Amino acid sequence: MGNVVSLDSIFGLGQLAPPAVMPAAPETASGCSSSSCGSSDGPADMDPAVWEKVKNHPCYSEEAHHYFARMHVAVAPACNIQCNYCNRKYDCSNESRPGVVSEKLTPDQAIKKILAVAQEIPQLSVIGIAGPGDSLAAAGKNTFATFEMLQKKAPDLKLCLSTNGLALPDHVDTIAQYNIDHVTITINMVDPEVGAQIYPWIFYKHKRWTGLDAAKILHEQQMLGLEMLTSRGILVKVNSVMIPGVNDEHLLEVNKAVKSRGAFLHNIMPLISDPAHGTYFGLNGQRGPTAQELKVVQDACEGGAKLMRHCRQCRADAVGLLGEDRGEEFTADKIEAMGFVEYDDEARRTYREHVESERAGRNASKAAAQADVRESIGFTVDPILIAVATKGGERINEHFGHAKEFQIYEVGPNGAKFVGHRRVDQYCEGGSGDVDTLDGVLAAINDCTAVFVAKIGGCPSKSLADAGIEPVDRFAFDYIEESALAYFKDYAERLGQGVVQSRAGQDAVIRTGALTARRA
Ligand code: CLF
Ligand code: SF4
Repeated sequence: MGNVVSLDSIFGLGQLAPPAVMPAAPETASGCSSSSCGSSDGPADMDPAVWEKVKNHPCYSEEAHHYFARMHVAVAPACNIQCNYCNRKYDCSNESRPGVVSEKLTPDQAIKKILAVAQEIPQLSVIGIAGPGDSLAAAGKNTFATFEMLQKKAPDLKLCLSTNGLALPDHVDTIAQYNIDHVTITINMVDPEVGAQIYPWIFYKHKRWTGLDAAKILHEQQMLGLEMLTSRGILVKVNSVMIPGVNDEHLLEVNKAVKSRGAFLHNIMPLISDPAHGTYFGLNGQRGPTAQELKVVQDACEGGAKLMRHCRQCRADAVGLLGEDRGEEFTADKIEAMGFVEYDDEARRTYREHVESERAGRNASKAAAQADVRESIGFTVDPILIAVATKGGERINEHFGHAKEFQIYEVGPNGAKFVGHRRVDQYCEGGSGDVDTLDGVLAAINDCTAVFVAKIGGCPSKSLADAGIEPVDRFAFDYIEESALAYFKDYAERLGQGVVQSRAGQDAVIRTGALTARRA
């Protein structure tokens, strides 16, 4: 474990500026090149051409989200439908947290901002347009103007857009023309009866439609747009907002329907409902799902369209790795003050080469760790959940008190896999911990057996242990999955000896406000 140079150590993930001179690519334990190890070919069950499109996209590849950053530019203010979880004062909730307002940009301002961010963040690989309204309303004018310029100015960056799908069939040819390889459609239903509970109206062909008629048109447009995109080889991710009592059970049908039409990924996101956001659902007491309810629906969809579980419900002007928000470093006035920014892809190219090398070593060490667990404990111990404090690079490299989110891994005899994240308020501010905040952290990870951290103090360690969650710092700066497997092997032995008991599953609280509160 830990036999290749960490990207964290190279770039200091989360820091502003990369070093001026990049070190040489690290050697792997096996000494093989990335191409001979197969890491650049991707998973065995994926077409290499598809892997090439997703391997650096933080949303389309769970693995990539530990290494690569996305940036949204908020150039699309208009919308053509009304969702009951949306308040028009704020950004589109289909790909951002409700209650958040982004700084709107013109296409020219967006290009300048993208070039500036790309100079500072070598992890940047994707530019997305996800609002603040619908990217294809108003004929997608600003969206396509931005992508047309971007394609010429920064050809190494992938283009990505998100839409509610109503206007999608009209724009599929333009999407293909601009080489937009990744499109997200928010599809919350495939039955207009369900849709009528989510969408009070749509605006289509110069007319406002309501009730079942509106839901039927939206459904037909979404299915047609999805089929048109996938038939052209464009990768489609489907977002669904899980609304308990409205579409929770129905999402299995949605999963089947989008899989049969070629969707690449299905991202089931929790409804975020708060009366303070002024949405129809928020004001009428519609609640969002708990962590366990969300996981139950996601697990039930396994075997259908491949699931995305690492979505952070970003802002329409989000910048950085998915778990972080660096937008404050790149506000319009700061970008304006920068003057002319040149396109330079050298740091990004070097960074991508390092990631390729890292991946080659990672695949070998993950396989070895999994084989070790299988051989030593067989298949009799139930999987457990582990919370991890990390700031990227697939490593346990964050202090407990500095974590703004914990990544959740399910680990068992079949391996370790990322199953979600829990956003929390930072426990330690200005050198001391806050008791109320600690209670929030405990509520967020109370279904976990252990929490992996780079470092932790005595007080929070004791509170965690009292709550039945084992604080673990012995894997500090090691890889997450290998550490989780090593921990599970040890846990299974202790379980067999009666030293520890398996935890009764609790229902963790999904926290959504911590990052939003700071910038909204
Ligand atoms: Fe942005 Fe969306 Fe493209 Fe990603 S976000 S437009 S696909 S580049 Fe990603 Fe953010 Fe979730 Fe969206 S984590 S909200 S899924
Ligand atoms: Fe709001 Fe987005 Fe729905 Fe439009 S598509 S109503 S902006 S959530």
